[in-house]
Amino acid sequence: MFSEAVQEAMNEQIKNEIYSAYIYLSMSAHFEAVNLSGFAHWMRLQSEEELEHAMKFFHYINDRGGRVELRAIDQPPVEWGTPVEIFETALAHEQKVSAMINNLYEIALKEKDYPSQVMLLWYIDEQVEEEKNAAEIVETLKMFDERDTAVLLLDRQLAERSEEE
Ligand code: OFO
Repeated sequence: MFSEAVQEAMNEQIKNEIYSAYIYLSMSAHFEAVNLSGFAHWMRLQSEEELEHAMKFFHYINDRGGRVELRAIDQPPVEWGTPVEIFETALAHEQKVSAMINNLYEIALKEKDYPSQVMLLWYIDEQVEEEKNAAEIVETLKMFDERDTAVLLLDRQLAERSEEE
């Protein structure tokens, strides 16, 4: 049986995943505004991935005969700071999301909702990846000061030029 408490927590998590998508899309807009198109691209893909995370819960709730409830999404910040600050924020955000997923798993355990426990294992795995990706970028960015970072970025951008350009 699909636990009511798990359904409630999953509906909340749909909102949280869409808020993650919103945050990363806002970070992408910031990077576009400062002409860092590679970072903007990465953040846009990350935003799309978050929507997929939300939809996985959406389908699962429906598959279990539950009722999806869409909730209000907060407005994300508009200004984000330097690249390293942004990826530090992303890492801290993913650590928070990992705690949310772990909490959801705890509820499924308490409720003896075994299918939900199995389903949530995918998210537990995914959060390891999410934290690792953000942490690696933070570490790389920290190896350079802001000026070096700019040169490195321009270097990568210029390396992508194709013959026709
Ligand atoms: Fe959905 O993993 Fe990031 O937030």
